[in-house]
Amino acid sequence: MEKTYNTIKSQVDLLNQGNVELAKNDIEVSKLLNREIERQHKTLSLVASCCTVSPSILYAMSSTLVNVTAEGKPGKRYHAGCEFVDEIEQLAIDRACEIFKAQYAGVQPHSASNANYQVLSAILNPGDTILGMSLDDGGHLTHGSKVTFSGSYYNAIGYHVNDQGIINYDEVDALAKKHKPKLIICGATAYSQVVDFKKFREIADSIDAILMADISHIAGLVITGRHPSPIDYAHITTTCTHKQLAGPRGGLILSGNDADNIVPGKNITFRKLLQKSIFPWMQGAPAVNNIAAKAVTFEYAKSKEFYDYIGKIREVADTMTNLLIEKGYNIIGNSTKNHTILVKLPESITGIIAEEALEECSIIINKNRVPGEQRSSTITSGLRIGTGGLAQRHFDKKGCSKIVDIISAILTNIKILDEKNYELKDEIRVKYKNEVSSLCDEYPIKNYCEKN
Ligand code: DSN
Repeated sequence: MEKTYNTIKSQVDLLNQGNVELAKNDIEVSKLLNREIERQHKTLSLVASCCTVSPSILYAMSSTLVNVTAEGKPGKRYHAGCEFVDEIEQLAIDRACEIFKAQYAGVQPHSASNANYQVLSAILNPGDTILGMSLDDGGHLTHGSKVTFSGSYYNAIGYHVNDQGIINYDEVDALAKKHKPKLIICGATAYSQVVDFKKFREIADSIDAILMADISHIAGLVITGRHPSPIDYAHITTTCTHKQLAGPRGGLILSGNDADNIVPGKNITFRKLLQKSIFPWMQGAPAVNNIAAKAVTFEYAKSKEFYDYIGKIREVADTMTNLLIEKGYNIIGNSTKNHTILVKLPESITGIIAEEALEECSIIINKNRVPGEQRSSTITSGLRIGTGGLAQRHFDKKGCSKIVDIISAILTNIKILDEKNYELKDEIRVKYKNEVSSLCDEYPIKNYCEKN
């Protein structure tokens, strides 16, 4: 019998058929998808923002929920046919509130960048002043970088880290008093130390500013109590759902004690303003399939397996940091308190060269600017290492030691030609690519992201 949507009742059958039909109808994409699976298995990802999602999250993302248009929120939609979608979104909201101990959760943002823009544009008027961490010091593009909406529609002032790579809170306070920003943003994309959310709130309160915390990089540490939570210190917290949470690509807006307080200067509560800031202000219909995957992610985040996985992220980060220091590498802050290790490379090697040479040997790390950076963002003087990927492979001390040896050997064997160009001998590339391949087999990606 011909297979149609009416005859295929189960999502599993539909996905299986999709697999067969894609291979038949679009061999190019089908082949590339399979090559990408192999790439992920045979490379070691040390990218601070990457994780591997579980099959159940992948499955929820691929579900037929993608067929539903559902503008609005549970119980108040602008489209009919949302009976099950309402239940799914409400489940995601309730679970997000539970794991973050929040009073409000908006689960519709397509990404954390979108979530940040939703908050900024709802709270601020064009030209208002914001104070965020400078991009060079570890802040995110959406926290006021001039090349983005956040730095061109608003008067963005940047704060910095001190010589030890720690946020200079005296400078934050002084800049706040001087510029009187309407919004202060804390949280980072390349910062290896603890963010003092309490201190940020005290500074915000001293000038009647609103505080937004972006915890995209540390959400798992926050949920498991390994990093202080901003939920009741910041008026608003944002995060993505795909980094430490190992969920679908997407964003989340949260609020704690301030959820039902009036937004300064506006006749509306944070809860209501945040809800409107997503829809209709900035987004149309949500990606309900991703909301289902977020619900699965948040349920998993309550589990012992998730707690252990985040613990492993920290363990691997400390082990790798010590091993890199033993090899003579300059680690910003000389330590890490989260999943990120910031390496200031020897003067002769730029970040772009290190990134490319390591990728030739199947190690995926990204270049990063370092405090006091003199080079451009496409060149840089540093690397940002993240340990989520290694934690999902259950790396132990022996594995960490091996990977640090390989990184060091590759970087030592590069012949530098100029800031962007280098040579790596074929025999070196082949030798270390094979060693990384063996490590990938020895430490396969395990299913950390499913409850046993
Ligand atoms: N924010 C970027 C990063 O940290 O890598 C992308 O998610």
